[in-house]
Amino acid sequence: MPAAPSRSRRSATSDARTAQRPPVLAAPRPVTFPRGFVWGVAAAAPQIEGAYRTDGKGLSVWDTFAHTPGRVAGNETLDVACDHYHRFDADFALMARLGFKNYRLSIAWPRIFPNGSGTPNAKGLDFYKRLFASMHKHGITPWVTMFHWDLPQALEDAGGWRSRATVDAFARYADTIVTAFRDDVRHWFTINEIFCFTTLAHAGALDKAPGTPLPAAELNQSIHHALLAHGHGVRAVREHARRGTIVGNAEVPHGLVPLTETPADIAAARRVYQQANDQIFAPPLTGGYSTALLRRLGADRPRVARGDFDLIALPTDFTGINCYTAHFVRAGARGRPEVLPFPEKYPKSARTGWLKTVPQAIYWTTRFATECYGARRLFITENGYGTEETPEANGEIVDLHRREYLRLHLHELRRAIADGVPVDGYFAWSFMDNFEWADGYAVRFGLCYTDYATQKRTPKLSAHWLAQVARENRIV
Ligand code: PNW
Repeated sequence: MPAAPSRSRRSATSDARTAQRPPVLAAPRPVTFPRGFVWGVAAAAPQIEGAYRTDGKGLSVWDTFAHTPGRVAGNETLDVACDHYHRFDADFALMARLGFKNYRLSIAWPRIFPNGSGTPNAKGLDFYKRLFASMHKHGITPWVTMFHWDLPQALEDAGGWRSRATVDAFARYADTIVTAFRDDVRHWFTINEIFCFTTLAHAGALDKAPGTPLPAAELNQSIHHALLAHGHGVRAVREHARRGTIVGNAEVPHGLVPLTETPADIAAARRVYQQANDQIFAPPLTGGYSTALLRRLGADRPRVARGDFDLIALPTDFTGINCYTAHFVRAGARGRPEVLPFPEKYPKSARTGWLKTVPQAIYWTTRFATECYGARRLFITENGYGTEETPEANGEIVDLHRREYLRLHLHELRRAIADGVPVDGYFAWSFMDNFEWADGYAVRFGLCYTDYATQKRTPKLSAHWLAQVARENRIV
């Protein structure tokens, strides 16, 4: 049927007008973070300090590991690293220039107790006093990890985390540093990633120090001791720190995300998350080992002394989550959770194969921590991307891969906060390229590029970008 001529003429005219004048759209809505959100960058003593025997420092298990041929790529060591020990003031000046006001660092246990116990090393304590003074001068707040994997070798020789004596040594170490730095440090992390220096160090690839295989029972006992050490870290802060000082851990829960955000897949992912995290991440929050875990461990379950869980579950002020990657889960037949293997072509970091880009990991890991274990206040204590990189001819480092990784994670983090997940801050890993454990110096996680020949630091594109995000408290 022919349309009325007048009408068709009118609509032709209005089409032409639309084509000439595009509709006026609103400006992009800013993706802002809550007021007071903490933005920071992170690193750890053994990965940046170098000076591995300076001022009386004892050897750590990582010094020994790196000096054992074949353990670290290219047989690289922590001997010099970023020489932060001698360059911290310039490093903090750069951090301040960029606008980062919070820095997560760790104290090297073997600087304070070179042999693991005995009298504290005054020169080690003095080094951190000077370091905190420099941070203070540059307006940067320290967030300090007590232990980031560099166990004094002497303690390893006496049984390491397998031995309960290491827990006692840690308790004295924690008492010592919290007391010594009570005027300098108001934010503490007890222990970084128990999973990495127990499970990854004693089973499977053995690519973390000390890198010795252990029977399951001894591994489970080591994990239990590390949890106790966390408890002592909390206790030490409650006993010796100034009022208002806060303390929590920094753990890397296994990330599980639903393949689709449907009730069935979400329930499946939650079930796997709960089982995967019930030995290390859950106990400080739940105050015990689940019956399912104890059944699974059977005869290899750890020996638990009376009162252990009073210590392990001492209330913290927050839970720190290191977030890098995750696996996808879907509800299979009869709702049974199915963890999907990653296909060869799935986006991942070029060298660090374990780091698959799954930005929604940050949403689901924080959300499940709250839903499953009741975590009331969270910080992202690490999030970052590592790969090989070389500067452009003009010296610039255009790390769009890292910028995109961070940007996508921040959108997911913002979504979590909007949905009520209580995340109060975010620390990017890492301030500058550094010793990436068994990958040596080839894998770079830095926002700043480290030229190891000259020790020059150059902020990459991602550093400038994240600094602007931090300054404006929104994703730019
Ligand atoms: C963390 N994983 O380690 C550490 O805390 C940092 O010292 C390290 O440099 C950084 O992440 C990058 O590797 C992890 O297998 C090691 O999922 C392994 C895993 C996660 C974190």
